[in-house]
Amino acid sequence: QVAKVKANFVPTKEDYQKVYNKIAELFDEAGEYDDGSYGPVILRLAWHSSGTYDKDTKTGGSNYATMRFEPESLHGANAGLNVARDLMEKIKQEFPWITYGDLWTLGGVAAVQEMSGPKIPWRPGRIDGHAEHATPDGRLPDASQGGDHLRNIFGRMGFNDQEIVALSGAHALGRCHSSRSGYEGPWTFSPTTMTNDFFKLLFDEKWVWKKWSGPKQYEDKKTKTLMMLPTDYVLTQDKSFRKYARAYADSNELFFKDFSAVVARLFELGVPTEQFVAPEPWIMKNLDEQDT
Ligand code: CCH
Repeated sequence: QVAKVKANFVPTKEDYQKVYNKIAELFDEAGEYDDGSYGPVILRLAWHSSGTYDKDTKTGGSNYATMRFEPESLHGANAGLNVARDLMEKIKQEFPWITYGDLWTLGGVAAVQEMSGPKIPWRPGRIDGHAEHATPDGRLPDASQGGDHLRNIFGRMGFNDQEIVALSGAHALGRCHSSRSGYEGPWTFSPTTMTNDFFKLLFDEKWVWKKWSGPKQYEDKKTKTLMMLPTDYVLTQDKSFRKYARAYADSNELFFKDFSAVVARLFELGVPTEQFVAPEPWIMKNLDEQDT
């Protein structure tokens, strides 16, 4: 049953809060899926829909939600994100007035906040684009590469070394799936709780190459249950990256502050300022801050 959009309906912050709440409730409907939450895969959808931005051509980014279209939906980097897109489609049916770009990025905000992360300032204003806005393959990072690659890819989006490291801390959440990326396993022991554990583990554990026939990845020598991608490990090897990774390992507060700021920017990439409804981003309430 698709609800009809009422003519002249202008959604308010409260309307977006209702969408946030529905998304937040959906995370816990995961049952046996992964670690019992859809939060991580929905955060990944928000990131991959934003991280295609190219500052020179001003193309890509979260504005048009172009991952709905082929071939972008089929790009190797997006393998498995059909799961997240299908989940969000259910929310869209209930709130047909919201655009896909706003819906997906609000999903990312809800994922971070509901998994104990910092507040992510957010505001609506993205519009639905068309297949011709879809971005070329190769704009998202390749986990088998090193520091130069990270700087090229994130530099193209407009991010510096500190911001690259802060963003990478998202890998406190979720896991790799051999059926999707080829890589396997979680980065932390609590993949549905946002912490700076990703950075702590990078420094505290001894990381060795995993002996398997899959792509080259690290495993922790002690328990062999955690993993790091080559692009994660390089954050401890490159001098400039290491400085920030160390600071985030030492202070969860600093990590949360910087992560919040950089993710808020990430989710607004590619959205012309004049499209935003509110002059300043909003802070959406967590489920447990409301009397619902
Ligand atoms: Fe990531 N990420 N990511 N990542 N990522 C993967 C999973 C997640 C890279 C590669 C991978 C960010 C940056 C990078 C998440 C959030 C962010 C996977 C496994 C690979 C590979 C996919 C699979 O198999 O399902 C690389 C390379 C970079 C370079 O920096 C950034 C930035 C963010 C968000 C801000 C989240 C969350 C996941 C878990 C998804 C899940 O399904 O559990």
